[in-house]
Amino acid sequence: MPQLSPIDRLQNHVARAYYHLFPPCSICYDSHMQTKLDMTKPQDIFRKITAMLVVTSDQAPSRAAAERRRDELESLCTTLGIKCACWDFFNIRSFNSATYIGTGQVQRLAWYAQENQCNLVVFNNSVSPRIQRNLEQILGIAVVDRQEIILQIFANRATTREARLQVELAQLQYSLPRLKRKWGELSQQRGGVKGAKGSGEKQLELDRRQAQARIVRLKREIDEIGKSRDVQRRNRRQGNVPNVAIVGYTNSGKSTLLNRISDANVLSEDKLFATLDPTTRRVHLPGGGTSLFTDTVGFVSDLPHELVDSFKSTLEEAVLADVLLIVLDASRDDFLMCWETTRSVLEDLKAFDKPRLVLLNKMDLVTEETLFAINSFCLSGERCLKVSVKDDPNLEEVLSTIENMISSKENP
Ligand SMILES: Nc1nc2c(ncn2[C@@H]2O[C@H](COP(=O)(O)OP(=O)(O)OP(=O)(O)O)[C@@H](O)[C@H]2O)c(=O)[nH]1
Ligand SMILES: [Mg+2]
Repeated sequence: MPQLSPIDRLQNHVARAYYHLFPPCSICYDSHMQTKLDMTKPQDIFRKITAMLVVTSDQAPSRAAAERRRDELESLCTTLGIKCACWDFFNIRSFNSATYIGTGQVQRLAWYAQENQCNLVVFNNSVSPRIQRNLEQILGIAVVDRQEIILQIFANRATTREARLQVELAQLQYSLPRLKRKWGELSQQRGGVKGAKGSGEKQLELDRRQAQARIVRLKREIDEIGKSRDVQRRNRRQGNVPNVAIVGYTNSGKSTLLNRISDANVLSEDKLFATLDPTTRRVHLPGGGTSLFTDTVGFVSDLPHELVDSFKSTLEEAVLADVLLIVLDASRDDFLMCWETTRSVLEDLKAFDKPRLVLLNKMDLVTEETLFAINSFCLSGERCLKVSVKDDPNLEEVLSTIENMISSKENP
């Protein structure tokens, strides 16, 4: 074994730690590490990470707004089990094409990260593969963006075959332009023959081809599953039972609601993206009718577009519903941001025009300061109800409002 210099050792360590945590994609993974790493318990690995969070903006947001973005990024990281040791806010006055943030800001970041013994830097904004590579080289530790953290949460949460395939597709699409980072150093080691490709370049090409072939296969499989989901949906529609989609920001209480109004027994917990797969239950309405209520995957601001793409068939539950039941966590002081995100995802899906009822949930936790904003929201013309789905002794008003909406849709 050749002796490695301390720098090489450090770089090797970083590369190993990084790919242990965020493998660019499973198929390329083993060939790089030469060994099969045990990813069966990723939580244990994430617990070893101490992260520094970075929030950036090209405007000058208020401290409270920057802190809200930091808080959400922190809850995304802690959902994975990552500890967050410190954070910083960088105002981007002039965009640096190599490192995104300015040179002085990179130095400040390096100093902070070192002081707090961080082994990961998480950016709130998306970071291009090139900038990610440059920053990693300068800082000597792994750099990821919010999108990658969200993809990883989805990967950890996916339990059904469909969800696993959808997440793998999203991860591969995200990783494809980033494969170069993995083989960056090797690609500079050229072969003896003039013009011959270095071992890294060959491997990079091989990985790319494998990843592209896998993407094609995954899309085909997801399409197949989507078709059988369509058949199920059509069968449901033939029964002429109206469909209600429960949608909204992650952690707002959608699954708790479905559990309360039916025997769904869906996992509901204080973690982001607890639900990835839709669950449908028949619910008896107070006026004698019945409806099918479907719990869906939660939204988040700047949802990675790879995820929206690959979860299309799951998100279609909202598109095909007769009525939307939008759950908002009213106890968040940024509940209007959650509302805007939900609205824009539904608009993208072309589902926002459906009859909808907004549930302002978790009223038991609402403070005086937010109450004013909630009341103004209710006066804005949106049909809404204030509830605490966890504890309200009965949710009859919710169900009867839905029933009225359904009957006025059927008999306009
Ligand atoms: N205090 C309070 N907590 C609630 C209420 N409704 C739900 N929760 C809690 O909020 C957390 C998230 O609830 P879920 O039902 O899992 O939220 P979700 O919208 O399904 O979340 P995702 O599946 O991640 O999108 C859980 O810990 C619930 O117990 C409520 O009315 N009051
Ligand atoms: Mg849920």
